[in-house]
Amino acid sequence: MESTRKQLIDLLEKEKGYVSGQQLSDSLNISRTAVWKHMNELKKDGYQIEAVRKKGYKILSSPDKISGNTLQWGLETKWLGQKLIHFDQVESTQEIGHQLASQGKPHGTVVIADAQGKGRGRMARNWHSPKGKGIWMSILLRPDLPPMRAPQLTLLAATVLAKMVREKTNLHPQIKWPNDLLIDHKKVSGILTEMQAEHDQIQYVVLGIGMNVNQQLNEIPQDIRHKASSLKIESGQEWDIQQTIQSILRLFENTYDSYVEQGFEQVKKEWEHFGYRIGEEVTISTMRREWQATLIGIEPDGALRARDKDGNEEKLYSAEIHWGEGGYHA
Ligand code: BTX
Repeated sequence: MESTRKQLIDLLEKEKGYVSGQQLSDSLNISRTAVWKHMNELKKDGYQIEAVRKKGYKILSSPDKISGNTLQWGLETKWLGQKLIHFDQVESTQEIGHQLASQGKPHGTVVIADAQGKGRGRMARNWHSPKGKGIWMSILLRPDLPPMRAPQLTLLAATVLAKMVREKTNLHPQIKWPNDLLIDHKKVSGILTEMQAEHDQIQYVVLGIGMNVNQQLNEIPQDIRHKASSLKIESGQEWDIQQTIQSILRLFENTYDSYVEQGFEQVKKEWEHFGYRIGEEVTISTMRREWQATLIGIEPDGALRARDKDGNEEKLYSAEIHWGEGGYHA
């Protein structure tokens, strides 16, 4: 059904003028009544379609509003988002992700909302998710992995977002350990990974991605304006949210598939390539001491590796890192 509708749109978009019902029914090998029914469904999804007797159909305008259907058309994935659920407004896509998981929905199910009332960050923090301005989505994964490897999925997701930005702009995205996507020191995106595990095996992961896309500066809450930004603010142009979601899902699937086949090494390399302040000196304070360290990279368990001035190396999990400002190198 969906792929027929996608083919229908492709046919109509290829033609500048009208395409007759007969032509469409011949090309798609469906009845003219079926063509008419599909047209009605397209209208429901926000397509403006003109039907003229003896001439046929013509698309006047495509929807600017996202729907589950429009998201799936043009989605070049094999498994990710093949089940995709879209809402105008939810409290949190994470919550829905967990519900879908307990209903047994498959690996790769995606939930997307235009707005979230109670978008959540890590440690019960709040994630600002204004309507139609960003990507607020959760991906349900059922990886065949032990729980200790779950942090790798967060790191993987961060590299996917960085790769997407690099693919579409000449900006320099960076990943601040463990999972903030920064552009020019400001947070454009955050990732929240929540897991259910049993007997050394992950049952499922709900991986939440929040990405600020089309906010202007005055649409970022004042209290975080100094440290948050959007793709639009950084690139100077409006983004097509639907295409951006599709690009993220395509890159996510590719990256995930090669991770499953080849292991963590490539993700580690990519993460370190984008890693904020990797190779630079920062101040670290733990309960025990405060010290200067050079950040070296990440570990397979998701820890950050740092070296002090005597050459001793340490793995950091939740140490307070004073990231400093202005240390950005293109
Ligand atoms: P985090 O704990 O790293 O970041 C939360 C902190 O970031 C907040 O305390 C605030 O300072 C700042 N912040 C809040 N909103 C924004 C924003 N829109 N842009 C930049 N900074 C902000 C990061 O948590 C994980 C966020 C995941 C969000 C996704 S959206 C889809 C899914 N559903 C859901 O409820 N959460 C995830």
